[in-house]
Formats: sequence, C-alpha cells, structure tokens
Amino acid sequence: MSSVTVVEGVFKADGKRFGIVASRWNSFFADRLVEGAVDALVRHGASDSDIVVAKCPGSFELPQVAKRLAMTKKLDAIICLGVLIRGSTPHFDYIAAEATKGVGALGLDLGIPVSFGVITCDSLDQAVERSGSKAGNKGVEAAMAAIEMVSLYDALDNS
Ligand code: RBF
Repeated sequence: MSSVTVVEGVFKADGKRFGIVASRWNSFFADRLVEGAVDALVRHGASDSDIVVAKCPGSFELPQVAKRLAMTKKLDAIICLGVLIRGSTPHFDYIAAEATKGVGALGLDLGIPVSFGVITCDSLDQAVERSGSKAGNKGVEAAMAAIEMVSLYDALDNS
C-alpha cells in the first residue's frame, strides 16, 4: 500500500471571505455570472456578509481592481468575471490577452487564489450558452475553483 501524501481542497466555504470583480461591459451576461458565483458561494456555506462584489468598466480593468481588492487584506480569494464578445475590431484579442495575463499574474503574486471566469465568445449565442444555459454558468465554475483553492491552501499550510 502506497503512503503518498495527497493534499486537496474540499468545497466548503463557511467562514471564508470572497471578492468578486465583475465587468460591467456586456452586463446582460456578466450579471448572470455574478449571480451564479454568489449562489455557488452561499450554497457552499459562505455568508452574504463575507462576499463583496466590485463592478469595473470592462474586462481589461479586472486585474487592476482585483489587485486593489486584495490590498484590503480582508479576502481569502478573488473571482474575476467578465464577458468578451468578438466584434469587428481586434480589441477582443487584445483585451482577452491582457485580462488573462493580468489575472494569472495576480494569482502568482498575491498569495491568495484568484480564479478566472472570463468568457470569450464568438457570438451572442455562445454568451447565452456560457452564462446560465446549455454550457452552464462559468461564474459558478470560477466560484467553485476559488472555494477549492482556498481550502487547498489551508490544507497545504497544515500539511
Ligand atoms: N470589455 C469587455 O469586458 N468585453 C468586451 O467585449 C469589450 N469589448 C470592447 C471593445 C472595444 C472596441 C473597446 C474599446 C473596449 C471593449 N471593452 C470590452 C472594454 C475594455 O475592457 C475596457 O473597459 C475599456 O477599453 C476601457 O479601458
């Protein structure tokens, strides 16, 4: 019988504090992601009073606001939510790249988990699918990743 140590997180969010940063651009869809994320956090034990939602102009600003939120030192994890819909300009790719790079770098730098719930869609149909219909709700998935990561960090600290 192998005696390897396996460290993993569980989906329990009670007593943990979460920041959600959400883009107002494409808010019709982004608000569904926020609702999904809040619902997932609360259903896994987080209190409403331990969740703060910061709305920023667009996905480009997500890393900036996430960093500012983290500077309050009051949060266990941050969830970044945004909706990019491909248009006829190259902006989609530039903003998607900045948001991805920025959020990823924060996760490495801040010492708390930062999860990525930015959906990149070629069409309105895809945005509908990913914000609460056929393809689920990517806000829920980002919240679940944040819950698991907070628990994993706790487990690593105690291993
Ligand atoms: N922000 C988004 O979150 N999703 C988008 O689909 C989106 N499309 C944009 C398209 C153009 C042409 C521009 C100029 C901005 C767009 N933004 C979008 C906003 C961007 O993330 C940022 O808020 C603004 O560029 C201000 O810094």
